[in-house]
Amino acid sequence: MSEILVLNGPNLNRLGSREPLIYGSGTYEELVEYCKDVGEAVGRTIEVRQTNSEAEMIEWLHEAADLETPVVLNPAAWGHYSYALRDACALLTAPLVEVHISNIHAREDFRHTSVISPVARGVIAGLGVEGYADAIQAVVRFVAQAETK
Ligand code: CA2
Repeated sequence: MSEILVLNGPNLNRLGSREPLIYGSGTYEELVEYCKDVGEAVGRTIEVRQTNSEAEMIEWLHEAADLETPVVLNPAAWGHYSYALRDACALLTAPLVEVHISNIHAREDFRHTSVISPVARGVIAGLGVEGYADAIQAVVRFVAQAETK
């Protein structure tokens, strides 16, 4: 495994612009740098992408399925209701870890459900942007485990 895709859903490109108590004050650009630094530390190339287009996200998931690329996904609000995104995630062949910056279970009722979680290998919520580091490390571990089998 050389590459891990870190995919981010709608509005995450606006991180740092509001709601710092929920999402922290770091910007999306800082999140990208953070993920790349974590990748360097674990010896993996990290490609970080963000889109506000559900179709584009689904295309990226298809690409990851075809190339057997492991994925860290913050589906943002799509995670609460998009069966199309869930179906695309279910096509993945390498490990998928879902991450949410905030603790979705401690927020509004509509955020308590994730339609992605049942098809993810693991789920991280409420650990802030550091949750991305945990998710990347978990993906590396899952892939290493699979390779020793
Ligand atoms: O906690 C998370 O990471 C979420 O996936 C973030 C989504 C939200 O809809 C999910 O329920 C939980 C929201 C992304 C928008 O993030 C912004 C943060 C600050 C300023 C602007 C957008």
